[in-house]
Amino acid sequence: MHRRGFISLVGLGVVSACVPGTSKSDKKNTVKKSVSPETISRHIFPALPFAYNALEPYIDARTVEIHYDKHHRGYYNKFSAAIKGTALEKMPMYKIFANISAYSDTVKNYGGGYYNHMLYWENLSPDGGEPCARLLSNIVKNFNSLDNFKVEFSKAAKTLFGSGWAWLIMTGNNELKIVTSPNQDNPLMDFAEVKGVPLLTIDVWEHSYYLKYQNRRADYINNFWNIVNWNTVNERFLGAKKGTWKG
Ligand code: MN3
Repeated sequence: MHRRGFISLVGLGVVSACVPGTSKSDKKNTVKKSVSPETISRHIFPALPFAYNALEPYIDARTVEIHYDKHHRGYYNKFSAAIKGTALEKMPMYKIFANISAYSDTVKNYGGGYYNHMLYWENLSPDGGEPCARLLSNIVKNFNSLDNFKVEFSKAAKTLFGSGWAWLIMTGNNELKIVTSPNQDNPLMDFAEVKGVPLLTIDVWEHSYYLKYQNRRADYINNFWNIVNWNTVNERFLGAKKGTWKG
C-alpha cells in the first residue's frame, strides 16, 4: 500500500483512528455498541438495533420484520428449548461452537441460526461509518484495497450455492480471510475448514431478500455495502486483535 498517502488521509481525518468511542463515525453513531456473545451469560433474544424500516430502500421493512421476528426468533426459541436444563444454558456460543460436533443437529442448526443473525443485525446500519485506520490497513494488506475486498466478499456471497452465509473472519494468526458456510454453520464451528472470529457477515438465505429482490441475489449483495455497520466491524476487529472478542 502507499503508506505516505495513507498517513496523510488519517491526518486529514478521512480515515478514522481505531479508538472505540472517539472516532468521528462513533460519535454520530446512534446504534448501540455490539456485545460479544462471549460476554452473555444467559442466551437472550436481542433487540433489533434499528427500526424495521431503517434499512430502506436497500432492505425493505417487511423483510426485516419477518426475518427478525419470525426467522431469528424461531431459531432462538428452538435453540433455547434444545439446551434447556443442560450445561449449554450458561455456555458462551463460541465455546458451544468450538465443540459443536459433540452436540445434536438441533443445537448446531438453531444455535447457528440464533448466533449468525445476531451478528447480521449488528453489522447492518443506515449510518454505519467507515473502516477505521487499522482495519483498513489490514484489509489493504490482505485484499489489496477496500474495493477489491468488497468485490471478493460479494463474489463469495453471490456464488455460494443454496442457503448460507459469507464471512470476513480473523484467523488464529491474525489474517483476514473471506469464507462461506452452508445452512446455519459458521467459522467458529469445530468442523469449519478455515476457522476464525467473525468480523462481518451477510445472510444469503432467500428469506433475506426474496420479497424485494426475488431471484436477484446479486442486487441484494451489491446494495448490502450501502448499509454495512463498519462501527461494529471495527469493534470486532479490535476485540479479535486483543483476544477479548472470541466469537
Ligand atoms: Mn436469515
